[in-house]
Amino acid sequence: MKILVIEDNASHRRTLCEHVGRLGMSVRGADSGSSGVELFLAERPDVLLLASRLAEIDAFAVCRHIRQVEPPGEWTPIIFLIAAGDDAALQRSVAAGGDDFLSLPVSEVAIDVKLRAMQRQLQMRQSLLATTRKLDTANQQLQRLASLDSLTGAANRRYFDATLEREWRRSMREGSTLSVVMVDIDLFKQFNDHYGHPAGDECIRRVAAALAADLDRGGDLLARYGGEEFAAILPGTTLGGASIVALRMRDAVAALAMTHAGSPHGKVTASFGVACGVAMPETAAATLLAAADRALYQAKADGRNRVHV
Ligand code: GH3
Ligand code: MG
Ligand code: MG
Ligand code: MG
Repeated sequence: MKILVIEDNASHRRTLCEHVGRLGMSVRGADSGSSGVELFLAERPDVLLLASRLAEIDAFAVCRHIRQVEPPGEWTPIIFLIAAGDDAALQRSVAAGGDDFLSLPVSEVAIDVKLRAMQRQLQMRQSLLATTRKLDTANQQLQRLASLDSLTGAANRRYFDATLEREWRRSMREGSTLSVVMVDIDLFKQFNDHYGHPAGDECIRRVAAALAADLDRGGDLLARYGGEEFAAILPGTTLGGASIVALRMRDAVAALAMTHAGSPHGKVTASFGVACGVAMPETAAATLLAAADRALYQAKADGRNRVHV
């Protein structure tokens, strides 16, 4: 442990430092409140021993000052050195942010006991902090997992809905365009019936990867919206821009060339509905989604493997 002693009486300071040194702890002495605060900030001691009577400055003000400049979340125990019977100083010490006290004159044993008790508290605090950090990390990982679809690794519906609401509000604030692309794998029921559910799952996975590869901009989001349906959010993208993205996605799915005996193309294809809007007061993000869904329905009606805007 590193101990800082602030005591302007030279002989008291020397005695205290010798005591602490003999306990095998490293110790620095400061001969005034101001040099003590400087040393405190430079050396970051584990424990501060602070004389309650300093000639040059009010020791309680020193204590309050240290509590103010201490980085948030950090804690250095401050033990006041108080003349025996000085109850007023005792009360002021705790009010100023002091943690404990030693009565003067102080024995080596008393210092030893006090510092070791403080060391135990510091160790307890360290292990609690370590546990809290682990929990924070675990919590972040859980939050990430809770926003992902486990089959495809794309965002899940819940995360999609939250993101759409957020982007809708941004569009309202900034007057920016917001595009949504809805995707649905064509004739997928037949694919499942013909090749089996596990092959269907693998198909969904590969389609998701192909779709995600076509969303290269940082702000874009691809989500698995339902069984074999996906939805993409393209912030700040015009209808023309979103249509180009959708066409690229359609080509990417077809380029997977996954055999689909029940498809007129002989391979897995998907249909796309595109919608774009600028959020206005008294409108809901759901209207944009509904428009993309209607466009998707039209793409299906027009013969599938296509983009409808
Ligand atoms: P359309 O071209 O009109 O979209 O035809 P479709 O057969 O794809 O449409 P429909 O919605 O009738 O069928 C979707 C099928 O997708 C139903 C179900 O068997 C399958 N499906 C949904 N979720 C999953 C999944 O997680 N895994 C697998 N393997 N199949 C799924
Ligand atoms: Mg569907
Ligand atoms: Mg369908
Ligand atoms: Mg389908």
